[in-house]
Amino acid sequence: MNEYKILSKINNYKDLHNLSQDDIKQLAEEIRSYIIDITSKKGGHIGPSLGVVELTIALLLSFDPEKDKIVWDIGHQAYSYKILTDRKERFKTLREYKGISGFTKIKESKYDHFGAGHSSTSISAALGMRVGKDLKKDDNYVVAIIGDGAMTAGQAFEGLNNAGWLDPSKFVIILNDNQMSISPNVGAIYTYFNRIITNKVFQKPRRALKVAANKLFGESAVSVLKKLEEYAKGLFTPGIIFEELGFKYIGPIDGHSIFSLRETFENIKNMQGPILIHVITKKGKGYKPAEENPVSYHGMSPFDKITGAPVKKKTNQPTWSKVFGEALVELARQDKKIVAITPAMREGSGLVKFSQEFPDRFFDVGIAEQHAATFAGGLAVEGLKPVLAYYSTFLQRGYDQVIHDLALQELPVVLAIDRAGLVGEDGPTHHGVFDIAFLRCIPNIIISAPKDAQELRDLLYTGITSGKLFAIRYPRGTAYGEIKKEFKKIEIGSWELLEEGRDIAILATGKYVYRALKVKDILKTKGLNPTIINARFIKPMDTKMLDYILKTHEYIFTMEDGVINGGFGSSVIEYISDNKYKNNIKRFGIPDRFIEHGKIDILEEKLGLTSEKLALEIEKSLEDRSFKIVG
Ligand SMILES: Cc1ncc(C[n+]2csc(CCOP(=O)(O)OP(=O)(O)O)c2C)c(N)n1
Repeated sequence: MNEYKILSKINNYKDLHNLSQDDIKQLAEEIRSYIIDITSKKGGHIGPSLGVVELTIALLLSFDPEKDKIVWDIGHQAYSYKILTDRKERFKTLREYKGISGFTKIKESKYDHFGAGHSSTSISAALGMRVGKDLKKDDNYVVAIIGDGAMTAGQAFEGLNNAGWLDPSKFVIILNDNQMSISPNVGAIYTYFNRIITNKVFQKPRRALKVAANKLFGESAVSVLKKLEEYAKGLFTPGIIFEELGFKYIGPIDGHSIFSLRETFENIKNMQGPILIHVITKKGKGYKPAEENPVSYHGMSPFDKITGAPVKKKTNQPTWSKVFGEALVELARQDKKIVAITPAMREGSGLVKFSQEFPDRFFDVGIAEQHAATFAGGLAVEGLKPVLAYYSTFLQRGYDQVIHDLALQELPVVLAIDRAGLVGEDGPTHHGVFDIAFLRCIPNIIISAPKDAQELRDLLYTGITSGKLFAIRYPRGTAYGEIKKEFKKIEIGSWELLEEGRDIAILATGKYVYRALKVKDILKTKGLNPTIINARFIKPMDTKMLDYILKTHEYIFTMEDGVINGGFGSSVIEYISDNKYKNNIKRFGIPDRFIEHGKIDILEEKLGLTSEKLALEIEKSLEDRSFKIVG
């Protein structure tokens, strides 16, 4: 901390008031260096956080988070806020197991007024706080800070709609517009913001009209046109959409000028009704690699501070996302009906190559998971073959649409569910552990999970050609196994008997199949000989194989990277119970609590899900007979 002249002397935001303007400017630079230093070691959302350093300081100069409520949308940009509230030292533990979270988190600090991680919740949460305060006769401020990307989501508009109607005072929305979502932002709202910023709305037609009028009718026509133009300009007041919704729109203003921001924040304190301040910032501001490459620097793994290059060792083995993306491109070359959809996760979902090769068949719909599902349904009605890529955690947003608009309508859409299972440092808001449980109860859906890269390719091919609603879930990180060139259809509902042993059977799904094979190797050294099944279909199950296993094995263990409650193992228990078997069964997976953030290896170790711990637990349960007998 000593290398930071001003920051080292600051205990929290209250000290900001004792600093000169020059010191405050210097502090902004020091906070930047600190964020760069820590994220270079721990990884994290560096670009979004560097973009709001000045905005954060200005907010903390004008509002007091001990009285006022400050709600950061997503919370991934709140690093300076954490540093300036009560987490300057703890910031060094960013995203570490037991360290501070990469998002805002109510439990972490009294200054984090709402927890987040998923997008576009800030307006709704802040409005709830405002109304709550009104009912309590508390007239402190509520401020929500939301990005232009997050503003593309339906929930943001639901919040605006409700706020415009309720018309609360002391309710401020700051639109932090850096023209980027993770990728460059998309959609009509983005175009609208862009028009406001560049203020070029009438430039082109105006110039063309002027030239034409001058040619045809001379100068007098030009002056009539000028009048018309002024009238037309009135129709395009910047921010008119927000004005029409009942907000006072202010902006666009420079989000890197601390003192003009503060002035604006002070000025609005005299105004009534809800206010929206449109602030323009630069993602990655002040760190050249991040400014030049905002997409990569949206969220980074640890990197070299000087060069900006990631420090991760390169492996030749592709990630699951890459295997998916490349397989989809190969299949799309053969079948023109294949279209790909992403709700704002083009890079993470492995769809960059697809978007470049098939721009007309690629749709980034913005942060709009609900719309994405129904939109895919519409495409399916027209006979196209939509492949809709979700992160497991964000699919939660599209749940009703999957039930109501896809499954009930029996529409053939492939759900490519990436980041299934634990995801590591992003923590509980991002672990993709619920999808098996929440999809399994829906009729008309097939749920699959590949054990390795080739099986992912084959399941994708099977799904696209199945004519059904077909989900494929696969984890974060590097995929296992070799890739063959050709695609092969897999019989829907078929499991794979990988190893035939006796007495005990391990039924594993997805990433846990290879782990089960490791468990088997360990157990073999202890004289046990388990049967290993690749349960690549979670729904429907291979009941023929399951009957055989249940008749020939007394002890059944299930393994999955999802919640135990209602998960794959539960479906095996249901089958055992429904069919009056008497087997002993134990389920391994995610217990009934939210799992903290931290490296996946650490989390799995703590949860007893490493091969060694699983083998030990199996041995132990065989010894002490701590089994559940179902029947
Ligand atoms: C519901 C949901 N979908 C997707 C994401 C992934 N995501 C995290 S940040 C982000 C972009 C947000 O853009 P913006 O709001 O403009 O903030 P910026 O990062 O540009 O500051 C996305 C899509 C998410 N957090 N939540």
